[in-house]
Amino acid sequence: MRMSRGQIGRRLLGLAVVGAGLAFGGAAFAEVMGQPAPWEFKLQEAATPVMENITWFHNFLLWLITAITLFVLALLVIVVVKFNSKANPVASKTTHHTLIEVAWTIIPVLILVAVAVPSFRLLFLELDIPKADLTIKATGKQWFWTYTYPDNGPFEFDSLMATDKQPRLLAVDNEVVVPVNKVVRVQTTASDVIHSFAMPSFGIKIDAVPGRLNETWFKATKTGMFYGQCSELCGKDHAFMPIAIRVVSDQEFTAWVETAKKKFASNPANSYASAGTAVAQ
Ligand SMILES: [Cu+2]
Repeated sequence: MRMSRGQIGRRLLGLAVVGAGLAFGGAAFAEVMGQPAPWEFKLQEAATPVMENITWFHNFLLWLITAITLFVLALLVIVVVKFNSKANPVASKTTHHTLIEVAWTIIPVLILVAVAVPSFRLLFLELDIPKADLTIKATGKQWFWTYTYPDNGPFEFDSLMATDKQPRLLAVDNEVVVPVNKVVRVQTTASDVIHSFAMPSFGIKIDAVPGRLNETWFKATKTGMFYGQCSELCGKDHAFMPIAIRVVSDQEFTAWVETAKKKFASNPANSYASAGTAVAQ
């Protein structure tokens, strides 16, 4: 069916509106870091070297599979057009072509090597935890997180979703606070069922398993608020136990530790002894 000029014009206009919407959306929400944005269709902006690496690898693979898919599509189109029974009534009896056979073996191997090298480099970056400047321990509970700072003092606090704060479903009452440009070791465990500690802009996602201590790390290179969510189905309020990390300067962090020691030490609900009862309720 042929389209009239008017139809073509309207289609183009429609495309332009969608394009402008996407561009505007990207520009309008680009400044919101550390949380998902409306109409977002790519990874959240990276705030750690690991996430920068993940983003690079993701883009690299996207271009690679696009090229491979287009190449295969082109081959299929050639076959359909040139070798259908009308265009090519007498089929060729060719069975072997050494050069092509060598090529279609060697080239995929090279492509796999090109994927494997950055893939393993990224895996080692994620799993080989550098010397940590501080440790935070996150304990998943139905349905909130409890945090301790083993290097910074004997305080423990619960972090529950705050319904009166923005961003909706991501804000919490007590945020995790960490210093910028410092290697933070994250230890995760759980006290009831399996949870998962995930922070998209840091490139981390690690299960929190009862009776086990898992470890990962991040080095946030930007200050600000960052949000993540429990990423393992853990019960009815799985969607309502967000993770909020505030990345601050060294001085602000030291000051926060002092405040936290006082604030949380005086709160019996947050002491080690009553942590078990809080869960049972
Ligand atoms: Cu959970």
